[in-house]
Amino acid sequence: MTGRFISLEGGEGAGKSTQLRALGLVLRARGLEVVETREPGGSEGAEAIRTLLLTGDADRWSARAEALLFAAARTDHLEKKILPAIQRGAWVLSDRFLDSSRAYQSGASGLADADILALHRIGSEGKLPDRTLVLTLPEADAEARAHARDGDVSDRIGGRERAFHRAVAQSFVDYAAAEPDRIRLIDARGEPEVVTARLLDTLADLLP
Ligand code: Z5A
Repeated sequence: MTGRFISLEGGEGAGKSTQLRALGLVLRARGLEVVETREPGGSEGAEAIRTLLLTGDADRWSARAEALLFAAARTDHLEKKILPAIQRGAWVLSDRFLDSSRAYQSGASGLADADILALHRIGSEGKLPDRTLVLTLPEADAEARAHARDGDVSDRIGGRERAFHRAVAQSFVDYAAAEPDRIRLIDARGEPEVVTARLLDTLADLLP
C-alpha cells in the first residue's frame, strides 16, 4: 500500500472539516487506512501550540512570531503523526498544512513567501503533500456558513477583517496557478455530497 498525504485548504467556513470526514469515509470503504488530522494541531505538542495561537487578544503575536509558532507546530505534527502514518501505507488527510501559513502569514500578513518556505525547509525538510485541495467559496457564502456554525464568536485569526480573508482567498488561487500539479481549486458550492464527488475526481490518479 502506498501512503499518501493530502491537505485540504481554503478560507474559514469553506467546508474543509466536513469534506475531510466525508473523504475519510469513502476512502476507508475502499479498504484504505485513513488518518484524519488538522493544523494547527494534530499531535500533543502541536495541539498545545494551537491553543497559544488561537486564543488571546488579536495582537498577542506578531506575524513573525505566528509564523514561527505555526512552523514549530508543523514540525511536531509531521514527525509524530504524518510521517509515521505515510510510512506504514496510510492516507493522511490534513485539515490545513503549509499553504495556510503561506496564505495567512505571507499573502494576508505581509511576510515574504520565501521566508515561510525557508521556515518549512528548516522545520519540516520541505515536505509537501502529494495533493492539496483548496475549497473555494464566494465570500458571502463562506461567511454565512461560518456564521451559521459559530454565531458571532470567532478565534484570534478567524475574527480578522474582510480584507484579510479576501487576501487569503486570493493567495490560494495564486498558489494553485503557480503549482497546478499539486494544488487544485475545488468549487465548494452545492450539497456536501456533490463537493465530495469533486474532491474524489481530483484524487482519481492517486487512488489505487
Ligand atoms: N492558520 C494560519 O493562520 N496559519 C497556518 O499555518 C494554519 C492555520 C495551519 C485555524 O482555525 C486558524 O488558523 C484558521 C487559519 C489559521 N483561521 N482562520 N480563518 P480552525 O482550525 O479553528 O478553523 P478553520 O480551519 O478556519 O476552518 P473552519 O472555520 O472550522 O471551517 P471549515 O472546516 O472550512 O468548514 P466546516 O466546519 O466544515 O463547515 C462550516 C459550516 O458550514 C458547518 O456548519 C457545516 O455544517 C457547513 N457546511 C459545510 N459544507 C457545507 C455545504 N456543502 N453546504 C452547506 N453547508 C455546509
